[in-house]
Amino acid sequence: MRSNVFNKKEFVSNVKDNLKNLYRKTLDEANQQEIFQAVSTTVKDEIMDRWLATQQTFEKDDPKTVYYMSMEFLMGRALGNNLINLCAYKEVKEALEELGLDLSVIEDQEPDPALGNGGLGRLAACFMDSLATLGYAAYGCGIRYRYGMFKQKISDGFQVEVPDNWLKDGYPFELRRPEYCYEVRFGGNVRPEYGEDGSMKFVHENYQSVLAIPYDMPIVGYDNNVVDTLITWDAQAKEVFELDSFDKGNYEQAVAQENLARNLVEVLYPNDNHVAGKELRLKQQYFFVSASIQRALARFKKHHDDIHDLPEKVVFQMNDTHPTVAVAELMRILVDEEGLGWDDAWNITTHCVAYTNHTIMSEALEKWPIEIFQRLLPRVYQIVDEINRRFLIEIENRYPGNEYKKQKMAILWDGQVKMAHLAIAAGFSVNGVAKLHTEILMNQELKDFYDMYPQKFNNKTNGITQRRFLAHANPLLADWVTKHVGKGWITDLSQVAKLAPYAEDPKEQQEFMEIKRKNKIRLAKYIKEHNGIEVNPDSIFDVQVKRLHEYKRQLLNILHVMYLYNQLKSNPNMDFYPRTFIFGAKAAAGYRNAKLTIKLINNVAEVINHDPDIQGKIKVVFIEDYRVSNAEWIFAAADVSEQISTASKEASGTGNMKFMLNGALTLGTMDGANVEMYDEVGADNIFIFGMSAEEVIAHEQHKDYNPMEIYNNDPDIHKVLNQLIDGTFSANDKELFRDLYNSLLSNQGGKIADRYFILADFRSYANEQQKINSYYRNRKAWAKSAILNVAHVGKFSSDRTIQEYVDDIWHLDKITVKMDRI
Ligand code: 7GP
Repeated sequence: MRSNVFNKKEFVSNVKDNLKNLYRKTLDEANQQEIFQAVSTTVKDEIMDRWLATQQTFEKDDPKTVYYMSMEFLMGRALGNNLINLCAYKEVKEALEELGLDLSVIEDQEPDPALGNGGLGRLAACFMDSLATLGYAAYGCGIRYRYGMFKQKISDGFQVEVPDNWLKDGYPFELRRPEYCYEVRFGGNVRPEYGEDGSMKFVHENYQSVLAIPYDMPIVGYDNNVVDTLITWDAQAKEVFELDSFDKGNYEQAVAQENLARNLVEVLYPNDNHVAGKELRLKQQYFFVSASIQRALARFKKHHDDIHDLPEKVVFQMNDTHPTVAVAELMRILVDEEGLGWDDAWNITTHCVAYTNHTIMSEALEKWPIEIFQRLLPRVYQIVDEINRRFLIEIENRYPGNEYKKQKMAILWDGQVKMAHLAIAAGFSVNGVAKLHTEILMNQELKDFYDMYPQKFNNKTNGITQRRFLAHANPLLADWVTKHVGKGWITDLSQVAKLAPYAEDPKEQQEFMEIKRKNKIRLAKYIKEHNGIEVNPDSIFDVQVKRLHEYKRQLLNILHVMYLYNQLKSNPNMDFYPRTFIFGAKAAAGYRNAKLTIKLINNVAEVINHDPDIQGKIKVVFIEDYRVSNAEWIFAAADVSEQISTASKEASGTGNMKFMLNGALTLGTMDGANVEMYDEVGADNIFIFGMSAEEVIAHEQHKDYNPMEIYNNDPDIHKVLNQLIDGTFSANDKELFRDLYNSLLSNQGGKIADRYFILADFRSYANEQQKINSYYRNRKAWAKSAILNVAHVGKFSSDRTIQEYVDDIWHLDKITVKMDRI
C-alpha cells in the first residue's frame, strides 16, 4: 500500500496480527465483523503515517485552514472509500480473495456512519473528500451522535424507525483525543465586575458545564498523502472526567452534568429541510460550535501571538444557520477572554465567518425564542443583542426612517432570534448552492439583505465526489471510463468530456449498455434479497431516491404510476416498455403526509406487483432504509433519474448529479442544479417538464392556482385521485389515504390545496414519461444520451465546487505532503 506499491504479503500478515491482538483469534475462527475490524485496523495503520505527515506539514507550513462547521456529516462507510483513495482497493481485494475472503462482504460489515439527514449532510462529506484530495488544510467540525439517522424498517407498508446504534461494535476509523478537550457552559447568569482601575468585564456564573471530547476521523485525500480531519465532539461530565476533584459533595452536580452530557450527543434530529425548534437542539449547536472555535483558536495561537491575524489563517464556513451561534461565540471569546474592544472583535469575526444557505423552505428557517436563547446562553445572548442594536443603526443610516426595513431585517424581532439574519449580518460571504437558488435568494428571499450587501452574495453550485460515486460505486463503468480517457478523471472530472466522441460508436454503446445491465442485475439481486420482489433487469429502472418531502413530490411519481396502471388495465396492448419504479426515502418521524406517502407507495406496489393483468410490465419497489451504502448501487443501476421537485423549491439537489455521473437520463423540472445539468448536457439528453420557478412563484404571489379545476376537467387525474379514497389501494379502507387526497384538493389548517402544484404539472410529467417510453426503445439513441450524460458531468464534481470556495471565499494555501519514510 505504501506509495501505491502495495505489498500483499505484508497486508495479509498485518490482518492476521490484528485479529490475534484484537480477538485472540485466527482467521478461521474469526467472524466477518471481526475480520472487518482487523482489516480496517490494518488500513488505519497505513492512514496513520500519512495523517502524521499531514499534521507535520501543517506545523511546518502553517497554511490557512477552513473549519467546515456542520451539524451533519453523512459520511457513509469509510473502509472502501479509504482503500480507493489510498489506491489500494484492487490489491486489497485480491489479497483477501487469496484468503478466501470477499472484500464487499467485509465492507458490508461496516455500519454506515449516518451523522446526517440528506443533502446538506452528504454535501459536507463530499466537501471533506475534495478538500483532502485538492490538498487543503481543513477540519470538519460536527457532533458524534450516539445514534445517527434512524434505520428504516417497513412493516405492513408503514415506516418504522429503529435506533441506529452505529457504535455498538466500536468504530475503527476514529481516534479519541481526550487531550484536546474543552469546557462548554450553559445557563447561569452574567454579572458585571469592576476592576480597581475602573474597567469592567462580565462574569458568567452558576452555569452548568460539560466537557467536549473530540474524536478525530481521518479524511484521506486521493493518492496525495494528505489526510485531513473530521472532528466529531462527544460530551462528558466534567466532574466525572476530572476524577481528582470528584468528591461526595459534588455528587448531585456530577449526576446533573452526566445527564446533560448524555442528552447532548444522544441523537441526530431526523428532520430534513425542517426545524424542530427544540431547546436541546440549540444546546447541541452551541456545544459543538464552542468546542470547535476553542480548538481552532488554540491551534492558531500555537503559531501566532496577535489575534488580529486570525482572518489570515482561519475561516469558519457555516453549513446553513445551524452553527450560526459561532458568530456570537467568537465575539464572546475575543471580547471576554482575549480582552479586545467591540470594534476590533467585530472586525476579526466578520472576516472569519461565512454562511451557506441550503434551502428557501420557510419551515427550515431557524428562529429561536429569545426566552430559550437567553436562559441557555446568557452571555452569548447579550452579545447577539448588541450585534442587533448596532445592525439596526446601520440599517437606519442606510435607510433613514424606514421602520419596515428594520422589522424585516432585524436579528431580534417578535421575541425571536433570527439565525439567518445573524449569519448574513456577520458573514463576509453568503452563498446559495445552485445558480437558480442563489438568484432566488438575491431577488426574493433575501432581497433586503442583497440590496444592502450585494458584495457578500455569491453562488457555489454543489458538486459530488466522483471517487465514491463512480470509482467505488460503479467499478465497471469506472474502468470503462478509464479505458477511454485515462485515470485523470479521478481527480479532474472535466476529463470525462473526452468520452463524447464515443457516444456515437455502436460498439461503445453496446459496452456501455452491457455495464448498465450488469449493475441492474446487481441491484435486482439486492431487491430480491431485501424485498423479495423479482424485477426484470431488462425493464427501465426508473428511480427516485431522496428524503421524503412534499416539495420533492414522490406523490406525483406514485400518482403517475397509478395512472399508468389504469391505462394498462383498460388497454393491455398499449405501447408500453416494461418499467420498474424504484423508490427509496426516509420520512422525518413526525411528518404525517410523508409517512402516508410511503404507505401509499407500498400499497400501490402490493396491488400492481400482484396483478396478473399487467403481466409484470410495471413493478414498484420501495427499497427499505435508503442510505449512502445502498445508494451507491442504486445510482449505478438507474436508467431514469427522477428530479421532480416543484420548481424553485429544491435548492440544488446532489442526487441528480450522482445519477448523471452513472449515465442515467434525468427526468426533471427546471429546478436547482437541474437547470445547470440541462445547460451542460443539452436539451436532447434530458427530459424536462413542468412549470418554471418564475411561474410557480407568480402563482404563489397571486394565489390564483386552483387544483380543483384540473380535477374536474381531467378524467384521468380525477380517477387517480378518487382511487385514493375508494379503497383501490387500501383493501377497501377509504379513510387511509384521505389526508393525501385532501392535501391536493382542499385548503386545510393554513396549508393551501396542492401547494406543490402536483396536479398542475401532472400532464406535462406524464407526457415526458411517454417520451421516455418511446426513446428507450431506440437503444442506440438511449445509449448515446446516457454516454453524453457521463461526458458532460464534469462540472458537477465537488472538486470544482471546493476550488471555487477556495478561490472566492476561503483563499486557502495548497499543501504538499511528503512521505520521506515511504
Ligand atoms: C439541502 C437542499 O434541499 C438540497 O437541494 C441541496 O442539494 C442540499 O441541501 C445541499 O446543498 N438542504 C437540506 O438538506 C436541509 O436540510 C435545511 O436544508 C437547512
